[in-house]
Amino acid sequence: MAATEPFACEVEFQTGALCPNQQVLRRALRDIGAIFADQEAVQQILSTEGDRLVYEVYVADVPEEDGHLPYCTTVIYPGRVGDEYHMTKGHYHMRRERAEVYLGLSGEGCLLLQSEAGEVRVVEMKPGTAAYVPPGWAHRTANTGDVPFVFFAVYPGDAGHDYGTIETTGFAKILVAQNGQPVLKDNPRWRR
Ligand code: PAN
Ligand code: ZN
Repeated sequence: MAATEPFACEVEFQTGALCPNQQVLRRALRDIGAIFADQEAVQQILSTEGDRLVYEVYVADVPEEDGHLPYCTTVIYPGRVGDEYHMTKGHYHMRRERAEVYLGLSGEGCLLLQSEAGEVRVVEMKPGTAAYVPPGWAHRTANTGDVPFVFFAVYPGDAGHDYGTIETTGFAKILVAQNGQPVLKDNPRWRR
């Protein structure tokens, strides 16, 4: 069912599941391992524990077209790769002038944002936090807690997703655990 008719679905705050659900994107370490700073840790996990699910995205059936407001939930499972928290790939919107809103549903995490000039900001998120991603900022989220971090996102249908830029450059900063607390550090692999 495409959203040309009014509709509703239920959002399960603890799991992030949409009901009825249309599409789930699963991101496992084997596929997205390159985003983490500590590549030895990635290889170590894959060879000793095997693959693991890092995050999933439940996508509502709304067209990615001008005028629509696609929405989805993301659930990032708790865990680290080396000292770095589980996180999403991160992207700019293809149309840089398109913004986005996130709403924390359960668990806790951080929204990491980066402008094209290389400025980085961190927004802490917990249930009830409505975070704003302004136009022009790349965005990624990390789970800094011990339970799944779940949030809702809604964005303009013509925003588009540019993953390639972040795949090439990475983020200037990484979020790592130090004495159990999230700390922002320079990314040794950042390429401007
Ligand atoms: C979010 C993200 C979602 C997964 O819905 O797409 O959290 O992150 P990646 O897309 O970086 O894998 C969003 O920002 N949409 O525009
Ligand atoms: Zn986005």
